[in-house]
Amino acid sequence: MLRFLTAGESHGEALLAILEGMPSGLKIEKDFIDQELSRRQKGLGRGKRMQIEEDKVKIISGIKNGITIGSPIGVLIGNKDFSIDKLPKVIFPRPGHADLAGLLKYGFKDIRDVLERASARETACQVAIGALCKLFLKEFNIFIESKVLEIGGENKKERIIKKIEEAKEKRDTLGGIFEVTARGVPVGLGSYVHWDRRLDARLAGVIISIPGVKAVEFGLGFGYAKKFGSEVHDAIYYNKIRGYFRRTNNAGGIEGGVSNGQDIVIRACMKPISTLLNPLDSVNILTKKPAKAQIERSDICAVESAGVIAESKVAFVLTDAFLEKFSADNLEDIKNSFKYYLKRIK
Ligand code: EPS
Repeated sequence: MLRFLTAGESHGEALLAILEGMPSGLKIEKDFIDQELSRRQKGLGRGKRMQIEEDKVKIISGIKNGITIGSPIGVLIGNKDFSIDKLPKVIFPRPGHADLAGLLKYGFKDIRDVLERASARETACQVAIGALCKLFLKEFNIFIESKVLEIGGENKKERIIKKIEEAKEKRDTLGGIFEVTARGVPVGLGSYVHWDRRLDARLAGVIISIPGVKAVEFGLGFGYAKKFGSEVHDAIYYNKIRGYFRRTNNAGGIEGGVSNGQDIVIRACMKPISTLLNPLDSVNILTKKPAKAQIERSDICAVESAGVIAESKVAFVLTDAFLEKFSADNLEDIKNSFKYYLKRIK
């Protein structure tokens, strides 16, 4: 079983993650992890914090001379903005954020106690873990990428940039749709035998856990609703060179909760960032009188970054599912098991 925990507040000393279950014998490239962290920080519509931080990972355990030894991998990402104890109290909850629900749930008197952990800053850890998983998947020629499909209803880059400029001028924010594709995934990851082993259920769970993501679909997704069955199911063909193959991929690479060997295609919608510089109506939590929501430094749009985070989450789930199918503690053993499987299903 592959599992991980993260810790850290947005303006705390550092973010910390521990990944357990990675097999021994995998070469870890720190530079690749840092590149992935940098991809998360960039992207259209990112704000001031990203100019302050230069996220870099420090690997504190689990590797020797750059190779995994099977023990938990500990990663640290320092925060340049380590100001948590000096930051002012927050008493005006922001609609759309975890502020109010978190405050009431945990019995706080200061919304900062919620937002420090609810902040999407934590996703830096997710990307570091995802990068480790991508290095594992690369050994099996599995690659994951993402792209922005739409921001604020626009789908052409120049129009998207304009729209983000418009949002900036209006002191507003934007959301959008991104797509993640995993290529080279073998048939047979996940299972139909039980609900929590279905690969699509596991992937949907991690995608929806990304802050701000409100909807997720696979392949044709909501598009299935308008069609006849005969129009949408991916017919099956066979020839000696390709083996079984399809001419369409409406299923988005998963049938019955099992990967079918086609690209896994996931789309998700991220809502506009909930910190508005032109704040919405809210309530002062001390006086219960009407007020405007808190203004905090924030991004205008983080859809492109959410795509990078989603890649990382997909990488984690696919690595976990891969290790379930080709279970072993050592990379060479896994490779042998994979080779045997590919021969069997040919
Ligand atoms: C983020 C760090 C945060 C925000 C953003 C994402 O930094 P700060 O709060 O200091 O500006 O830029 O967080 C949110 C959008 C949020 O809702 O909390 C990051 O590292 O991604």
